[in-house]
Amino acid sequence: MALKVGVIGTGMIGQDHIRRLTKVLSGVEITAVNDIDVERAREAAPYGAEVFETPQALIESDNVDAIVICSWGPAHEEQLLACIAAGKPVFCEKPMVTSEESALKVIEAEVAFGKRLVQVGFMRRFDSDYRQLKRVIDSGVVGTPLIYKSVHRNASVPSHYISDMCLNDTLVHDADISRWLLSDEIVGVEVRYPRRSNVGGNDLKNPVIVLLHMEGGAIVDVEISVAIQYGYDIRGEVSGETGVASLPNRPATVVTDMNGIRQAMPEDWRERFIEAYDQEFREWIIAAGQGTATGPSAWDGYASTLTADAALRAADSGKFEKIAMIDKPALYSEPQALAAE
Ligand code: NAD
Ligand code: ISE
Repeated sequence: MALKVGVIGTGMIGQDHIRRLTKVLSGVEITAVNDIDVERAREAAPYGAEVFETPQALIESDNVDAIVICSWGPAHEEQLLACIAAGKPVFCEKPMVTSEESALKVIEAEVAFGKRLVQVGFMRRFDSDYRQLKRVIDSGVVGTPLIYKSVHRNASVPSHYISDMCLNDTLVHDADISRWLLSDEIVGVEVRYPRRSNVGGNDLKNPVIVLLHMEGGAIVDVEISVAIQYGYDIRGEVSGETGVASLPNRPATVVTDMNGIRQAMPEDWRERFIEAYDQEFREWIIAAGQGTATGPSAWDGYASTLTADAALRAADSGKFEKIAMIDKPALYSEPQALAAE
């Protein structure tokens, strides 16, 4: 029987996830949608799906087994807590929430429920290139990881994107993937602003360099650039004691003509991570069908929120800003295997 899913937030990524849940993946049916912009929800609703006036009504509907949250970050806490109260599995786009206090409320509610229900939308963990890089690191072939370089370049960002979002919207992906690849926690953050790019408008403090200090001593060097114009360019390279391992350039057709030999760049996250999002939902559908969640957890959402908060403090202070985590609840202590294996 198909998993009956309700989608909250039918903007850019909400519409893309509706497309994959209706046109790409099987075992799932969208029965409900909601958006504070009701007209937008109506336009995005697939045939037969009910448009709900409020997220709460959608979450409580008997015709909804599981929920996908694609609303704005500040709305996530209330919607996640309502899903947990209803005992329904929920996929929530990043950032899970926007403050430490909110993250702790989500963790507390899930721990009290006693079973994982929350999966956070850190899709890089489902990308085949990142998975291969993790296998290489875990195999020990490059020795103990010492440095990880994470390059996160967006062609452009929407007009509502402000400087802080480099740290509390974009950086969360690099924070999460670094923790996952290195199997380690982030204990402190430094932020440096190089010469500002004049391209992209918005008066953005862009680019920005972030150093993530890992508990085991490795340092992650992150470049966030959000107006590079030429495409969506994501890179990752680990330097170990005895070798280096990198993500490949995305395989793409090589074009040779009078302008030279070149490979196309993905335009944006939708294109670069299309297979990763598909795989993320394939695995979520299976887990949600069993009444639970897989992959990035509320603990991972909490860790990335703390990193974003520390990065914002470091941007202001110009200093190293420490991160202190609560003890990890047993619910999140099981090893996170590659979900497909
Ligand atoms: P968007 O502005 O295009 O869409 C958000 C939608 O949510 C809008 O239609 C808005 O009306 C609706 N909304 C806002 N608050 C709501 C509420 N309280 N209840 C119901 N609907 C509400 O934004 P987007 O780019 O689609 O981003 C949505 C979320 O997805 C954000 O958290 C963003 O960070 C995340 N995102 C993740 C990725 C990724 O790569 N994983 C990529 C893009 C966006
Ligand atoms: C966006 O919200 C995403 O999550 C993208 O993956 C990221 O590259 C972009 O910078 C964010 O704004």
